[in-house]
Amino acid sequence: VMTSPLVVNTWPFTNATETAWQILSASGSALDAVEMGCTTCEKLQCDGTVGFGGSPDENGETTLDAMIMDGDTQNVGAVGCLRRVKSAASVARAVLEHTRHTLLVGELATQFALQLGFKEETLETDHSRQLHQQWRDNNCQPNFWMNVKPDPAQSCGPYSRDWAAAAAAQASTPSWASAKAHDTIGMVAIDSQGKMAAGTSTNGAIHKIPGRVGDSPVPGAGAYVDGAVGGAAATGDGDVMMRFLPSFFAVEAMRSGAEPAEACRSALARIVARHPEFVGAMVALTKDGKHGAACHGIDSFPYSVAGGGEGVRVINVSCE
Ligand code: SD4
Repeated sequence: VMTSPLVVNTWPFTNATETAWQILSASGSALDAVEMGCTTCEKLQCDGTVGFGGSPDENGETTLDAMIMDGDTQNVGAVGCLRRVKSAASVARAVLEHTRHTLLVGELATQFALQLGFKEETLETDHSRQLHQQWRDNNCQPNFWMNVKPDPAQSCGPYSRDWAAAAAAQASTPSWASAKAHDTIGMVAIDSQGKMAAGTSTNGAIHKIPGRVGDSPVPGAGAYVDGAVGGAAATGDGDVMMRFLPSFFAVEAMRSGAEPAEACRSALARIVARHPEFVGAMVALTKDGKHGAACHGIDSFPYSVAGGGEGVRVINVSCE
């Protein structure tokens, strides 16, 4: 049965949408479309928040998180905190295609990638070095520590474990709220066979504590898809989002009959009930090609679409 292909992704990352759309309109698979769409963003360093050279951690290193999920089998391949390999989405795809595992992390995920012939290269750029230096010049604020007192001798850490000295030093600048836009790519696609896939790729949170993995490579958090229902993907404060599995929530809401935008709204509402300052956005797509989005903590959220009789376009949604 031929169906009408469609792809949606977070933010106005239309180059990624275009890549995915070319694959889908040539009868390519949703998995290929999502992998190559996310790869386009990794190469173009979409907004500095995907791929190499962005979001340096406290040591100045960029690490990558990515996932790809097959809506047909509900199998997942993902990498977290991937070091020195640029194409995180393709490494995630390799975890999906070549292993029985779901998530590989850190240096050992890098070793996995190298075994499969991926190229080892630095993810550092002049830009990422500059971001790291600015953060150091600014006393390493904002940061993600809580309830520890910075060592005055080394203003940018290591941190002394003075748990009693809690409140004062790290007052509670929610690091995310004060950081600028954060723009992980999350993508959901339907191909001409009616099969679905979802995926994400990001360099995570800027100035994160080394070792941090966000929501993006976690199934149900950064993205989720059930080909019998639809898929969803999320962007925003991953440390908070991953506790609520918003993409799983949105897919389940659509299973119960919610429209995509409504499904996204209720998934975010669950987070906001506990974290009113939460910043994030979601996009969702049903298996019948209905799509929508919702957002919180920003004014509006643009997402990209292609298909349904039209080429690539951006739809702007006002946030709650
Ligand atoms: C993360 N969710 O690592 C990602 C970042 C992001 O838009 O979405 N930025 O927390």
